[in-house]
Amino acid sequence: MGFQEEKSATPFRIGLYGRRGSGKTSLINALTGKHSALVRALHRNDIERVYKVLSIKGIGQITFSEMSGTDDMWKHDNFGQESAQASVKETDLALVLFREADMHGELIWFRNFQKAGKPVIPVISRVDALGDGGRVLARIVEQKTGQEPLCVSAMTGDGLEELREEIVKRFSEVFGGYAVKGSLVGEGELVLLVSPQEIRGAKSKESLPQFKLLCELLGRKCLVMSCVPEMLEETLAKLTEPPKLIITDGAHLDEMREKKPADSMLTSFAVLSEDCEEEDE
Ligand SMILES: Nc1nc2c(ncn2[C@@H]2O[C@H](COP(=O)(O)OP(=O)(O)O)[C@@H](O)[C@H]2O)c(=O)[nH]1
Ligand SMILES: [Mg+2]
Repeated sequence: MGFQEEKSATPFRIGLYGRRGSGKTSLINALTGKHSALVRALHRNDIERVYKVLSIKGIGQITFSEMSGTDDMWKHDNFGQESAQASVKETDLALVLFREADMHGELIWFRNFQKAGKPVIPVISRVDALGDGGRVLARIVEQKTGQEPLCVSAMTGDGLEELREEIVKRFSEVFGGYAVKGSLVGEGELVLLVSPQEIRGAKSKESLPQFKLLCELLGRKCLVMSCVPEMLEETLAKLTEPPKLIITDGAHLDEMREKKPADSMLTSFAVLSEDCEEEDE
């Protein structure tokens, strides 16, 4: 995978979250093979965000940003509700860097992204400096997040290839989101909505993001099919071609990623309803 530096802003945004010194800048440099000065720096409520725009071949341009702040903030959950929400909204894919057993703030960021249905990858950083290659810390992080973290060293390059692969895999979700926003799904193309069971008991169905999305897709003359997660295999078996796009909720993204046909893009209702809000503004 080749990277090229680009100047213009991009819709694909990877955010690195971790306290100062956790190795965010080094990781961006290692992932991109660049060691140039960062493009742009902003300061907002003591939270440092630094942006760097690059492109990954086959994916397109990506803006990397990093969120730092003082150690105190990470220990006491003092991120500021508004700026934390804004930052989740501005990020398509998050890498949360864990470095030590005290991971209070890191877990809050991780869960913020999970709740928003955004792809998030836990990373154990600077593993060359940890005696056991980060294994103990990785186990704790896995217990707390429910997701196996990737152990990475920007210095030795260990784990970088796995991280790149994971990023590319997760990007199919973001692609799916933009496919609806842009013109990638249109007349005659098949979209499968995999809705949670709870949809049956929902009271005001008109306000559900699923319903808004259905209207949008039908308006575009897409072919829309819908099922609950347990009926995925049966539904796919009835189709003569894989759906162009599968949309589900945050809680089922991992399961769908495992089960979906390789050619189908995947995204979540949360990513899409946020796009709709942005368009309304
Ligand atoms: N041993 C080791 N040191 C690292 C690694 N990544 C970063 N560092 C060092 O950790 C310090 C903080 O790194 P930096 O990338 O600036 O962290 P940031 O504040 O999160 O952006 C620097 O002195 C880096 O040289 C790594 O993988 N291994
Ligand atoms: Mg930095």
